[in-house]
Amino acid sequence: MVEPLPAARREALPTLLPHWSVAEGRDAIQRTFRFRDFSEAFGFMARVALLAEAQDHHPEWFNVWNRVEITLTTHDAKGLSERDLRLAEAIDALLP
Ligand code: H2B
Repeated sequence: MVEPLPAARREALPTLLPHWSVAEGRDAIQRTFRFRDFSEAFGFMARVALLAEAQDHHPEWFNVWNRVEITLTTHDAKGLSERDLRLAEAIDALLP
C-alpha cells in the first residue's frame, strides 16, 4: 500500500503542476498533449513508457493521432500519491 497524497501537497497542486488538472469524479490528475503528427506523439509516448518503467509507475492514457491524454493516479493508494507528482514532473521535463 502506498501513502495517499497529504492534504498540503494536494492544495499546492495548481502551483506544483500548473499544466495538470484534477480529474472529474476521481482522485487523479490529467494533462492533454498535442504534437505535430502521430510520429511525434508516439515518440513522446515511448519516452514516457521508459520513464514509467524506470519509476515502476504507469500512466493511464489515450492517443488519437497527434493527441495524447494522460491520467495519473496510484492504484496501490486508490488515489493520488507522491508517485503521480514525480511522474508528472518527469513527463513535463521531456517537453521543450
Ligand atoms: N502504476 C500506477 N499508476 N499505480 C500503481 O499503483 C502501480 C503502478 N503499481 N505501476 C505498481 C506498478 C505495482 O503494481 C508494481 C507491482 O510495483
